[in-house]
Amino acid sequence: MFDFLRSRGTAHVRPMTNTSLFSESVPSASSPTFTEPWRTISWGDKDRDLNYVQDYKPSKGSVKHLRVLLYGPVGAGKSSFINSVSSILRGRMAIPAAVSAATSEISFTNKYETHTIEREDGDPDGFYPLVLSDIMGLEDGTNKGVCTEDIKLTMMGHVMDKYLFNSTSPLLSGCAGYEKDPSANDICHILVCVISANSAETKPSVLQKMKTVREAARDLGIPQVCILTHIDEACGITESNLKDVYHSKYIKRKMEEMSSSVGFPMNCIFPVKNYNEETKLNDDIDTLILDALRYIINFGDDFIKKL
Ligand SMILES: Nc1nc2c(ncn2[C@@H]2O[C@H](COP(=O)(O)OP(=O)(O)OP(=O)(O)O)[C@@H](O)[C@H]2O)c(=O)[nH]1
Ligand SMILES: [Mg+2]
Repeated sequence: MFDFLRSRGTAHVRPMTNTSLFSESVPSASSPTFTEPWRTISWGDKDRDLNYVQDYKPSKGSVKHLRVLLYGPVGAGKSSFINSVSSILRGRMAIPAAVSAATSEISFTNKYETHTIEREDGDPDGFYPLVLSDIMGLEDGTNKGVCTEDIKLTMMGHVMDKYLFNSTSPLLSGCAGYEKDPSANDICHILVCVISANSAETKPSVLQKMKTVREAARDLGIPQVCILTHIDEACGITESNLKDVYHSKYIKRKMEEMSSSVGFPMNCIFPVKNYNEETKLNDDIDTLILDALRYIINFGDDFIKKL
């Protein structure tokens, strides 16, 4: 009943959509889909979610913006997620973060960059009180990719914007790029781990780095969620219709794998598809990203309240 095919571009398997199967009212145990979605999401209500995000203000007046820090394996879609959120909030395509078209084992993003999002509604504040911080990706092996120590320093607000990461040596106190006295606006309010649903099994050294980062965030009390990207490439069912994401057994299994390998509870994992080839906004892509963003904002704001 399964028709496993190699997915586009990468050597991983995914279940193909079988529309006749899918329309059966009671799928058999080996069907690739659930009859009912296992998580509910309101499709077609994008404006409500968009307004929620657009109207957000940090609950503590002394904090100017909620800072979201993204980290994860190289090529997972961290920079693309920033571009996707920017595009959705601005109502048009925006590409503030540089993204490479080719996948590589070496991170395309090499510096710490904080992205603000301009308001298009003429609000005198000019920018949304939400900033997204991008960093270099985690690479396999020692002295490769971003150092976990630098991610910890970034969480604590010690890394200045535009700092160029050095894979062989973490930033030291007193060096150029080190912020001695970070404010509540510089620290990370929510840590978002970005992982691709379409990549090979995460390498043990990368998993170990992710564990180190998660433990550091735990010790600092920073809330954490996980974004599962590339769900369009990973699964034929979601590729043909994103609305079926919570019908797809494959995507659920991928989320469960992430949950057990990286340690995120299932209710902190959000599958999304980033904008990559589209030139126009799409309501289904927006709905999944806005759903994740609502949780990111709520959890991040809970942390702000405690500052
Ligand atoms: N189909 C698809 N492509 C995606 C998705 N997210 C990102 N991409 C593509 O994947 C590639 C890598 O995306 P990036 O956003 O650069 O990933 P990154 O995590 O920032 O990578 P580094 O900066 O190298 O660590 C790019 O070619 C994107 O266009 C997605 O959800 N679906
Ligand atoms: Mg990047």
